[in-house]
Amino acid sequence: MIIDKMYSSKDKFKNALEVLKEESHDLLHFHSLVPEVYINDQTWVWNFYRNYISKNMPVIIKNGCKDWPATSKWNLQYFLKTIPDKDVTVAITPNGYADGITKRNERNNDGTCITEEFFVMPEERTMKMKEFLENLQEPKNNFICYIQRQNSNLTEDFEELLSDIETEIEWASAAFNKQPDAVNFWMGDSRAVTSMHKDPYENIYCVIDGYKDFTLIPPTDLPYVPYKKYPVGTFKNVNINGYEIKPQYIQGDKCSVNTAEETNSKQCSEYIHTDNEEKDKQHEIIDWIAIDPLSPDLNCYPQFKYANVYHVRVEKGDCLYLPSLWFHHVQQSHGCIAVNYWYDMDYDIKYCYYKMLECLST
Ligand SMILES: O=C(O)CCC(=O)C(=O)O
Repeated sequence: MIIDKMYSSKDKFKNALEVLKEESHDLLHFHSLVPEVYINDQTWVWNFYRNYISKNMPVIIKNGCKDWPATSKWNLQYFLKTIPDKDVTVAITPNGYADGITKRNERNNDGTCITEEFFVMPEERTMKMKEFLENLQEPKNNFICYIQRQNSNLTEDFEELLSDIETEIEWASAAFNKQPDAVNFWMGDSRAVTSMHKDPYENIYCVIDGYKDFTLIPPTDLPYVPYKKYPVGTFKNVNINGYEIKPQYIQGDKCSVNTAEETNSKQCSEYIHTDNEEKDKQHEIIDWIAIDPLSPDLNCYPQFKYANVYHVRVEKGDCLYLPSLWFHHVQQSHGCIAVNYWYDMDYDIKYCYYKMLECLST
C-alpha cells in the first residue's frame, strides 16, 4: 500500500514535468525563433510590457541603439585615439572561458595524474586601454582578454564614455517600472565565450559594434539543463607560456583564493603539482551547468535533447531583451563592443513557479 503510494507520487512528478514540456513547447517555443520588432510609436512601452515582459519572452529591438553617438563613434581605433592611457580591468583566460568549466591536470607526489574539472574565474588585471587594444589587434595564444566586469563598470569605470550612450533606456525603465541596477560595458576577443548561465535580471543587451551570438534556453526547460557540482578556482599568472588554476578553499565562513599555496605551485599549462596540504583543505563548491549547448554530450545528458534551444545574432545597433532566468551562452565577433542594462527581476508568481520547478527537477 505504502509502496503503491510512493510510485504514484513519483509518476505524478514525472507526468507534471511531461505536461510542462509539452505545453511550453507547443504554446511558447514551437519555432524557437526570437522575433524582431521596430519601435514605431508611443505604444511601444505598452506593447513591450504586454507581449514580451509579461510573457517572459525574448525579442530583438531592431535599431534600438542605432542612433546613439556610441554606435557611430566607438571602435578599436576610436578608443586607441581617445583613451589610450586609461586604466581598465581586464579578465584574462588562456582558453576564453571566464566563469566556466576548465579541466585541471594534477600530478600527485607519487607521480600519478588526475584530471579534475573546475569552475574557473578569470585572472583580473589592470592595464592601459592601449595594451588591451594591442592584445585584440595581435591576439596571442593562451592570453585572451575580455572587458566584462559586471559591477556597472560603464557608470563606475568609463565615465568619459557616458555621454555617448543612454544611462537608462527610457522605454525599458518605464516598462519595468524601475531604474537599472547596473550598466555594463563589454569589449573583447572573439575567442572569449560566456558559458551558459542564468541571471536574476531583466536584461536589455545593446550591441554597439560587431555582433553577439546568443544561445538561449527558456527557464521552463530547467529539467533538461544538467547542473553539476564543481570546485571553484581562479586562473593565475596567465601568459603565453601557461597558467595556473588556484583552487578556492572554504575558510571558516568565508571563502578566498588560497594565497599560501602560491609559492608552491609551478606554472604549467599541462600539469599542476599538488601537495598534501591542498588535499586537506575543503574546496569551495559551485553548482554550474555541465553542458556546452553548442556541442552537447547527449550520451552523458540525453535529456538535453528536450530543451528548446534558440540561436540569435544581435547585430550592431540592435538590442536584445533577454528575460530574467533564461539560460544564455554568448559568443562575439572580434573586438565586439556592447552595453547592457540589468534591471532587477520582479519576484512574482513566475519566480515562485520557477522555484517549484527547481525542487521538482533536482
Ligand atoms: O556578453 C557576454 O559575453 C555575456 C553577457 C551576459 O551574460 C549578460 O548580459 O548577462
